[in-house]
Amino acid sequence: MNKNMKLYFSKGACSLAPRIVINELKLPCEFESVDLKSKQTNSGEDFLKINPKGYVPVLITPNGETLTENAVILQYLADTTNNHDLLPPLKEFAHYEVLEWVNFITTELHKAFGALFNQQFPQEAKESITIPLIQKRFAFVNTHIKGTYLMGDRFTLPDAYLFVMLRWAKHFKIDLSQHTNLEKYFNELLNRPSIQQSLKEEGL
Ligand SMILES: N[C@@H](CCC(=O)N[C@@H](CS)C(=O)NCC(=O)O)C(=O)O
Repeated sequence: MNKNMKLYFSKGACSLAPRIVINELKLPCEFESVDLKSKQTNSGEDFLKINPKGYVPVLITPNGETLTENAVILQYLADTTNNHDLLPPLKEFAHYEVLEWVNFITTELHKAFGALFNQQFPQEAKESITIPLIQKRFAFVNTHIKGTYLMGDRFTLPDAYLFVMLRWAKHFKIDLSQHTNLEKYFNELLNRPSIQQSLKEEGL
């Protein structure tokens, strides 16, 4: 490890999840915002040269490598710091359960929200297809939260990611009132210092 790492982010976007984990781990990190429309970074760099896929998050590791994809960046952060609270060790089955949640969030929830952010996607389809699908996914999570956090007493990687999905649900005024465990869970997460710090850093 040579330098501080760097996270390219956009305010309130999914890049908030790795920021929460970085703050959870108290890692030194530089943050630079990206204008996702113009694909310019705050310092005027062409973001497409940093990530040709054109999206955040992008993590530049202390060795200068470039890593994309939330699900993998989250694992990288826990693995390289040997943090077994966020991600239990390989030999424990809970390791795979944590990754199962991360994968579920990235493919079944995050991807579904993509349609709501897409202004070209018809409003009627958002209401009749996308929102009911998101509700179905949240209903599943609601009945599978094991404790204060998804996995029980311990805050793990998917909690950071799910927090972002729940924030988006509020933003799009998706009614979560029937998912009482989720409401309680979200309020608990709002009190977590790493989450408070991350929201403050992004001016949210
Ligand atoms: N597969 C990527 C998707 C990341 C993603 O959807 N990022 C959004 C913000 S939440 C973005 O930067 N969108 C801009 C674009 O795709 O042009 C991941 O899971 O990290």
